[in-house]
Amino acid sequence: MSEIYEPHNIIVTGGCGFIGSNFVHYVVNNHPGVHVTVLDKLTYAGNPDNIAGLPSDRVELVVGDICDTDLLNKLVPGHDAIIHYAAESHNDNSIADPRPFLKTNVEGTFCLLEAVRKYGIRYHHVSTDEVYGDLALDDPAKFTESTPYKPSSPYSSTKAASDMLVRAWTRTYGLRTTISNCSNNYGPYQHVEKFIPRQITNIIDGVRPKLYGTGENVRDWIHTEDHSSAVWTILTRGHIGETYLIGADGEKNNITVLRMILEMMGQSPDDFDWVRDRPGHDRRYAIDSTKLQTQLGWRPTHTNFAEGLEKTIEWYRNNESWWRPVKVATEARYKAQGQ
Ligand code: NAD
Ligand code: TDX
Repeated sequence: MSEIYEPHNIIVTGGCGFIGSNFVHYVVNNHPGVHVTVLDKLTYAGNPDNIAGLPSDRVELVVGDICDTDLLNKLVPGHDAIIHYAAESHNDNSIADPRPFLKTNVEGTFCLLEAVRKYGIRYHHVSTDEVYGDLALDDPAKFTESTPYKPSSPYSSTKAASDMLVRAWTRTYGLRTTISNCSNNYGPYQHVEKFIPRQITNIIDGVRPKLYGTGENVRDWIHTEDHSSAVWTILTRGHIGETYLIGADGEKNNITVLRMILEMMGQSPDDFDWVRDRPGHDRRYAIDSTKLQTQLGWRPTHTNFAEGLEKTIEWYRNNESWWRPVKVATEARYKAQGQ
């Protein structure tokens, strides 16, 4: 087991988004000595309500852009680590308009790395399994830390570029960094543009869920709280300069997940629409998290997907006021794309 690093005053970028806000809750609930400064631009995907109600002496929200170097020069000194979640995160949006993905995911990461270089603090980079491209449906292989990068979409190519910047800045300038690449997250506070929340909220609204292409594409689902515990483990116990894959053996194809949602919500399993496929749609993602489990001792705890999905459905039923304001605009965007 490696030496344990104990941060006290961290910056979480994108802490008002889905996974970032779940991480902020995780830190507040599990690590009492840690203060969190959330840096978030509050794009369409960021919602300050995601962290509202957390104690004000533990969490501070700074509304701003990770590309704003002047702001970083004011904010970063006095902190001991940045955990970087902020991103443009939705593949379909990246296909419709890639430009914001280049700006935030590539230039934003560059700006953060330069601040980390200037102020000498720790940096953890949150990335995705999509940097590895996809696997064939009948391939027994999974992604490992040594799988070559082969991103398919504008989104995943900008995430791959950001990972490369981290590696280069670490080697050239000796930055103290770690990288994690995680599989598909589900859980509370996920934007209704994403697959699981979109289908749940469509069913609540009496609208038929929408399945892309053949529905055979496989995603490797992990509960977002397990992602949070993995990132904390890597930040505090990981080796500088290393990459760790995060996954919980949750492979399921989309049609299976959709039918589970339909049945859990009292609908017929065939009560959905087939819609236009996503261009370049990755077939299958699958993570081998052996390195994280054996070297750092991390284990997922939400391993019952059906139970996690039931709770997620319950959360969207109980928190309609959270998602309702963005639902109409989200569906209008999909309609314009024929999806
Ligand atoms: P999200 O879209 O829900 O949230 C992104 C957050 O970043 C929002 O709060 C947004 O306001 C903020 N943001 C965007 N641009 C910004 C900028 N320029 N400056 C400051 N803040 C900005 O995303 P998510 O699904 O929570 O993903 C978070 C991170 O996790 C991303 O880096 C993503 O690539 C990675 N990831 C996501 C998944 C997944 O399943 N969703 C899986 C693996 C990795
Ligand atoms: O309405 C839909 N119907 C459908 O069949 C939507 C929105 C999606 N899909 C399919 C496409 C994918 O195969 O469901 C699967 C999951 O789609 P998304 O929720 O858009 O996720 P994905 O594209 O797999 O990417 C997610 O996981 C990796 C996150 O959005 C990324 O940020 C993360 O890096």
